[in-house]
Amino acid sequence: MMLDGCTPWPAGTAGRYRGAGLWRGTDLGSLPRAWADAHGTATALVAGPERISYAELADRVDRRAAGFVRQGVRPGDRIVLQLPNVPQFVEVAFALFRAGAKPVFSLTSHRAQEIRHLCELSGAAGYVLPGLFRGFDHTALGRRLAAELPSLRRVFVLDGTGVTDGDDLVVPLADVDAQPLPLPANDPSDVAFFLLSGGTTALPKLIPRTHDDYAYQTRTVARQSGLGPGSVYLAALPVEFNFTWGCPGVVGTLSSGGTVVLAPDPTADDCFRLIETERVTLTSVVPTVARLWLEERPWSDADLSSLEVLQIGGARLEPELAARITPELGCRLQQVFGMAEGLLTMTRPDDDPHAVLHTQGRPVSEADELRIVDALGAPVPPGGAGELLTRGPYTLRGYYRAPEHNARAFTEDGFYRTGDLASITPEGRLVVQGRIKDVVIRGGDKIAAGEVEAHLLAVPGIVAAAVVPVPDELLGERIYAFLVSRAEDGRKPSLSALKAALQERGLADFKLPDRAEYVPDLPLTPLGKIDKKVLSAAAADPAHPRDRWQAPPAPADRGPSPTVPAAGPAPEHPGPVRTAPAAVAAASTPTR
Ligand code: J2J
Repeated sequence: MMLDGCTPWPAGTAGRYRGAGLWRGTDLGSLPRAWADAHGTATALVAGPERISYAELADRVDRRAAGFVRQGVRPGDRIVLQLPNVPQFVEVAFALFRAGAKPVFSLTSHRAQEIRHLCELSGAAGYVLPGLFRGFDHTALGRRLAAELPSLRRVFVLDGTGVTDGDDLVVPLADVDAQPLPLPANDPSDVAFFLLSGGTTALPKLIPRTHDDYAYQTRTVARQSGLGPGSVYLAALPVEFNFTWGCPGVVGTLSSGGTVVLAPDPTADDCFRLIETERVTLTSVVPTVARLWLEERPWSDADLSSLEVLQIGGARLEPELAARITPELGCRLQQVFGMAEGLLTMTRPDDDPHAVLHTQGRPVSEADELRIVDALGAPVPPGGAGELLTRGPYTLRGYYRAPEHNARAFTEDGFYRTGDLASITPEGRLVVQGRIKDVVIRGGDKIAAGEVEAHLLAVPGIVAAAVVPVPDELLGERIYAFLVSRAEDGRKPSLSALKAALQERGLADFKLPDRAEYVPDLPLTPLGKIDKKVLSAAAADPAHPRDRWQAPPAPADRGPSPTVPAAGPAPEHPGPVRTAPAAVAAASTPTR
């Protein structure tokens, strides 16, 4: 039985996946003990000076699972899990699986807006948080939310910040520790945990992942990546990112008897040192991080010779950058196209060099079904570009508790509309061409334009807002906001005032606009929607006229776009509001 609010695969399809041996009835909660039985004294996790064997990891998971049960966590409870790259993330995730509870993976950069939404949407009974992390007091946020949300019964704090004696609401995570209990197994077809969608809507969606589907994904990717007991995987990006957690990532490496090394940050400094000292063989990064590593390489004397494969995915990889990986880092490049919703494609060791540099490879499962369709949903001729639709044994059939959104995001026959534009080569390799979804991909972080727009519209005086990506050499894209202001006093908040207002509203920092420009009005498409193509062209080209919006030159032959009529007298055009780009170091650390 699947948790309410989730969409199961149709019974016939599920039967086929089982019959073909793809879904094998694995309970993720049982894995640490099975791994310990197979690899007992081998090192499972390394974090700073700490080295944890498989046997120790399984013991900790058992003790923490019993601890959560003692703290009142019940099977089916949703628990928001917000921890950095520390062993406790892995222990807590598996302990919650063991206890039949369902972690909701959140980013450490999430603030009040995101966490409140995740707690409300999931009806979370608990919230596991870091305490004081990178200057932000998560415990205070947890306390506030628990006071507001009756379903939130417990807050667990990693570093003990803000914990007081005798408080049963806010407890130290260290206290989640008890004599192991016999606990019932999970139904493998049930939801094991929730990933966060990169999102296209004003409010982020939750992706239910089942025990069976995730076990299949990680096992398959680990096998295709040639992982074994000698493999050492560096978790350079945040562990809660699907790429880091299961592609093959943490779960795939542990399933293969290898060692997972947790990096506190994806910086070249930290990661090069760890690659050298731990003899890392595989790691995964977004293109922005790869670019920073390449820049640092000539200045570092670290020995990276153990590194066999660098997986790069999460955002478009420029061929120029792709071509530098092997000569400059001395390892093989593997391109990965993936999504928390499911589908993964990867280049393979035996692919020819052209395919590795210029394609995102083939789907990881024979049972993945891919379709490329035009704007009306009709298949495009072979090789043509269109929207990528997909379904398969590890791709969701519906977001959690989102029936209306699901009706749009899926076809009637269960294909997920990815919002990505792609083509497929005659050899069956995916080539990502762009996207039609309203998302900015900033250094690998996904930002739903609609979410930022909704917050900008709440700033006094702003009557229209449109957020578009603007190309950026380091981050790939930055967040550009076009704004129409009708403030009575004629004032237009500066970029820093806008950022402060959004932060005040509790929005995560990585979603704050990098640029803001006031315009008299916004261009509209013939159907009356805001014309983001025109705005993207304008964001990329300061010379693009703003007073009378014009369609971008190329294929447009439809004449100037109509504009949003100005309500009241058009304000004087103040010109773009800009600030210098944030310091490269700060701006370039992906937050997920
Ligand atoms: C262009 N765009 C890409 C690529 C993802 C492995 C790798 C990545 C993710 C991920 C993941 C891209 N080139 N190589 O979960 O397991 C964009 C697409 C896609 C969206 C999904 C994994 N790889 N993208 O990035 O859920 O637009 O997952 O739909 O965060 O990232 O984002 P997300």
